[in-house]
Amino acid sequence: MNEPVVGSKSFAAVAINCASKAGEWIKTKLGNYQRLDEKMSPHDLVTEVDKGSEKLIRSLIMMNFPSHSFLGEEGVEPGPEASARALESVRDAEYLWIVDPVDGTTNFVHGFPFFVVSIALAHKGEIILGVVYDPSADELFIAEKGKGAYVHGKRMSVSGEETLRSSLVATGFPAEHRTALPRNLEQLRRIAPKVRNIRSSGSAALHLAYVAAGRLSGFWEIGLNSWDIAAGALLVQESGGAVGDIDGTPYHLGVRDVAATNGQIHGELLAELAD
Ligand code: 2AM
Ligand code: CA
Repeated sequence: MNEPVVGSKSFAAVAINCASKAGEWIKTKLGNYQRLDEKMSPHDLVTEVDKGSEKLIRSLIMMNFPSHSFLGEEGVEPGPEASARALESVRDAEYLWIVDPVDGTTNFVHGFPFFVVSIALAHKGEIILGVVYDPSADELFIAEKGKGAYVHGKRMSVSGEETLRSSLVATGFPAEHRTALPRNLEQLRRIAPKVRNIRSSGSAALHLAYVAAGRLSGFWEIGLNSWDIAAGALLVQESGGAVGDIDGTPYHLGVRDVAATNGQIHGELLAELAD
């Protein structure tokens, strides 16, 4: 990996700085935002806090690394087609920052303290750095490719459950209610009787961080975008877990239907999710 020139900050230092600054700012806006807009439906929300957080992160990154590319949720029109086009236009960039300025916006709007800032850096299409910051709990999760994953400076590893029967798993209920929600409900109907229990807390990035930290045995969600998954996917990999498409394809930037586990229950979970 080409580290930046002497005198400039490391990629990780910039990502941590962006995530903590944006996270602290978001927290001050909890219950205090001015404007709530619906994107495609009443289940798909955006506030001026999402936009402000992205602007802050983008300007800090661009100041440090002006030649890098940037993909952020708020710079892209809503809907899966626009997301796919936006990713296509930058995915060959040498360095690409992939940012969700607030993951868990619905939680943020309702004051439910489970939302994060998610920042990933891809080098030629491969994620090399992932930071997820939860300002409510003041927990910063970070992974660098080949160097492990850490929370509060402590090395993380995935949990040890060997079967779904002893597993705590999470899912996310999709914002798209025509095809994705019925599909997810059918998956839930099949999985729920097989596992110890299910959680659905509303932030894909934080659910992935929890899989990495061993707090969840697994997580799946369909219809996501690259910025919801990129940082969390590296956290899971660097904690010894498995992550990819629910069809079994290993993780890549275009994955929308994600499954992440401790590795040991991966096959069993995918088998239950198969349509
Ligand atoms: P967000 O808060 O950044 O929008 C919750 O189930 C997860 O789904 C969250 O990570 C949330 O991210 C994401 N999400 C919400 N609406 C979405 C949409 N319309 N398309 C894709 N992902 C969405
Ligand atoms: Ca978001």
